[in-house]
Amino acid sequence: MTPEQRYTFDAAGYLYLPNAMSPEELQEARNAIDRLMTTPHEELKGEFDYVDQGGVFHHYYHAFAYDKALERLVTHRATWPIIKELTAEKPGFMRGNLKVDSHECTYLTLHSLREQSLEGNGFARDIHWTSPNGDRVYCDYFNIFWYFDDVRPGDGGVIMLPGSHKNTIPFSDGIHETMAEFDYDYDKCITNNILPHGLVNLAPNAGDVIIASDQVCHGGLKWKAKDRMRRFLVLRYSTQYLLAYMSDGDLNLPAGVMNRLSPETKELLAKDQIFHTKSIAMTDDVVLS
Ligand SMILES: O=C(O)CCC(=O)C(=O)O
Ligand SMILES: [Fe+2]
Repeated sequence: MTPEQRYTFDAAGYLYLPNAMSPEELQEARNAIDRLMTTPHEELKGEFDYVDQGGVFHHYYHAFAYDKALERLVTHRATWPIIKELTAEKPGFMRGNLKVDSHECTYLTLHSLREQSLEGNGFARDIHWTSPNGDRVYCDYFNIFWYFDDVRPGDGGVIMLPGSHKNTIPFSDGIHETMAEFDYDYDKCITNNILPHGLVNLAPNAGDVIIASDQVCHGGLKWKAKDRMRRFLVLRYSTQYLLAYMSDGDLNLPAGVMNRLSPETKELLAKDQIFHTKSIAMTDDVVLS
């Protein structure tokens, strides 16, 4: 993690890295996603199940394992040093699903893990800190969003409230209600001045990546573009020792999915105690075998 990335992640709670994939990597990943999306849903059952997520997204479970071009993104060279630093070299991986947003989908309400814990439904612990001399930052619950389509200003898509991972009061229901009145449409919300101050709508291009603490208040504006979908892989990470507190029922992947994975990814998925160092955590560049 560069000093600039560290500062930004600490201050804003997320990082946005343009052009993280090479053009070849992007092409391979897009080909894999096209294949996944043109496979009849029946054939995906039990491994890469398709669900219409309440009209918010089309959702493909475990898509990260569908093809090596997608699995490689889990430990990609652009994000791997960041994953290791955020987890203090005790990395764990939980889930990797594909989300597809189209103009027929609705918005995703603003949310964060911090809200859930303040409301008593999540982790009541401090999960973001920096070392006293500022040489490292830690965050034990974060998401990595890899983009496969261009987002242009005005299309809609992901919104983030920079710095909100450090807030101490929960998000106000009134804000949700007024944004919902305007259908989470950025232009209408801006015009009517009802967005929380500082809320940003990111416009990543295909091949870009966002790394975001799940404590940051975030959501999705209604997708407006009709000529493009917004397809992105959502990879969820934590520390190996927080995974150890989670139930197998929540973490276990179908055998058919596990069997496809390289040993490096399997090691990353494993629960572990705090003092053990995974061999992958000692690797600077992960090459899947
Ligand atoms: O629409 C988005 O980009 C946000 C998705 C999201 O919040 C999530 O997958 O947890
Ligand atoms: Fe989220």
